[in-house]
Amino acid sequence: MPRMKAIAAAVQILQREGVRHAFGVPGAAINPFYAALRERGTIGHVLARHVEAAAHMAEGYTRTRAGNVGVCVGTSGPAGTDMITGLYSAAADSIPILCITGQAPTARLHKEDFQAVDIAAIAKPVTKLATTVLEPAQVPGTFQQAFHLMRSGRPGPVLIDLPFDVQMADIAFDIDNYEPLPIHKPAATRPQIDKALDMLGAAERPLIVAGGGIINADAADLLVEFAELVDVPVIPTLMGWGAIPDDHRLMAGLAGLQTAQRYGNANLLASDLVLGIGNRWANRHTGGLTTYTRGRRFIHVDIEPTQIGRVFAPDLGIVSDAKAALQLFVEAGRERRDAGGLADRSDWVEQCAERKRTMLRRTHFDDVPIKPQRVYEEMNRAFGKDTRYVSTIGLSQIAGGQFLHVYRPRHWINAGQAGPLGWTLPAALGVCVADPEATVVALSGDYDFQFLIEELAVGAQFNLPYIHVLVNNSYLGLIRQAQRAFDIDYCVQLSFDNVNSPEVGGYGVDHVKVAEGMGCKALRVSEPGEILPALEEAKKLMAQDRVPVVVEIILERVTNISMGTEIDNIVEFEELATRGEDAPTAISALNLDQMQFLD
Ligand SMILES: Cc1ncc(C[n+]2csc(CCOP(=O)(O)OP(=O)(O)O)c2C)c(N)n1
Ligand SMILES: [Mg+2]
Repeated sequence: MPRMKAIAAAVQILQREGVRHAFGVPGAAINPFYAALRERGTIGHVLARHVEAAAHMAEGYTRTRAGNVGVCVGTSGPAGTDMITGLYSAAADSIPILCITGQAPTARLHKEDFQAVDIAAIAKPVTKLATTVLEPAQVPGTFQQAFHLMRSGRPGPVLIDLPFDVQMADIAFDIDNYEPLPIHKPAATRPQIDKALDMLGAAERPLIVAGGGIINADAADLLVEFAELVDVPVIPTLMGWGAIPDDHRLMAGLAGLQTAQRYGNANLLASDLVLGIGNRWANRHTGGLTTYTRGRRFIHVDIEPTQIGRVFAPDLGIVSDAKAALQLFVEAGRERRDAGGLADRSDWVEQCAERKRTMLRRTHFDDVPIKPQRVYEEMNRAFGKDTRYVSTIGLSQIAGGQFLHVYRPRHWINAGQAGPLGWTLPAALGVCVADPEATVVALSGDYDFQFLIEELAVGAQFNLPYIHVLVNNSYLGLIRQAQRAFDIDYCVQLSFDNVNSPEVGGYGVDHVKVAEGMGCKALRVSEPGEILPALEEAKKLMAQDRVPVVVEIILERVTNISMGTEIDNIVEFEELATRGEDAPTAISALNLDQMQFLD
């Protein structure tokens, strides 16, 4: 058996498990790992400028391609604590990332050593496994178990904490003797699926709610095949957005309190049965449960047994990986079709499509300062179906969810449950590493953008070109809007007179100067007619200079975006679209004259 440092064995295992990229920040306690990484030379490394960002880069990397596991690396103490937000966000959205931290030597763990913190205890609630390895010979088995856990059942993150002496110790290890552990994924049985199809068949107005579990299982094609087979409309969740293309005739809209369309909610409210697959009835999707569940039956298919019944009791629960369930749904559905046993859904499908054509919000405003709705209209014009959007939270993300279009799985990359400000920029860099050929478009409010703004330099240093649409209202817009309920506008303003940049007109930070200072390109737009040319120019700059390009759009400071606390009571703040030209880039044109704008 060859002998090597335990950390060298760990690096070989990473490679064997398919890892080609890592994101991190070195420090004394993790230098053995960096030495092993350099010696092996098979895993690329992106040096983040904040350790939290390394974790979000790893998330973006995982979320881009089926099978990817993003790896983030940091030293002991504050590096680990910085990455906790990334672990939380990954755990919340069922995203596998592996976080590797250095640690003080084992003999000094209890001595309040420099940067020795019990990171495994801190990370426990937000990981599937968080462990400090105390025996060098356990390093290979711990990594083996980590990959097994991250990929089995409900996917999620793992933290492995490695004391300095454990990394450095010699162990016997032969990678040729290493085999990844089998992955465990529960699968529905045929009787369970038959029961679900009986219920679906008995319903008059059924819908499928397609969650992120379908994306994780790489089962979007099967979802569309099944929906077409039984002719049942689909409401994707925010995490499932892209599982069915927005322009598919069975795509019935997003439902929810914020990132939703009017027709999505209306379609959900009109249904009498919902088949949820790989979803978790998130509260910003359901709103009040009485409204959401009244008058309809529910089937819930999820890979994690304890998710069934967590939010409300379904009429039927099935524990299954989404792909395994959908394979059986398609198989059983075909048999029913061939036997003439499928209901004719054409009236119900047409009712849903009619709402999609008519229940639109207005996007076409010519106002200066620019109204945010107009930004998304221009983005729809500028960006094609293969664009990978990245966003996190705020009015910017909510309006993006209402007005943008997504056509493919993993093309709406969003930190859904945790919503940590600052996520967008580093996550977009992780997406660029995972898919260097993609057109990556990030969408941030000014505050989200400022949270981890230093990562722009990482994009410039490592030549990770993408377009960052920065909608600047000089406000913590979402919180400002929420404070209306308290009748305050308090601690939410980002405006100040910038002594170096009077041209930003009291909006505070000069993002163009910051971005340029970081080695990126940047454009600023103040009039609606300039948005599309700026986005086109950004594409050129991105291709030419191979660095991130920021397109800052100066918005009207106060614009409220549609939202509410119940899906039947969403507050609209603007007049609705009544003519085709009010919503020219909506998926279904309000009138035929607008067909020219559809892709
Ligand atoms: C780490 C963190 N702190 C606080 C919040 C709460 N929060 C959500 S949105 C928001 C303001 C976002 O402002 P901006 O990014 O400018 O977007 P806008 O709503 O103005 O479009 C805040 C503070 C959060 N999501 N994450
Ligand atoms: Mg803002």
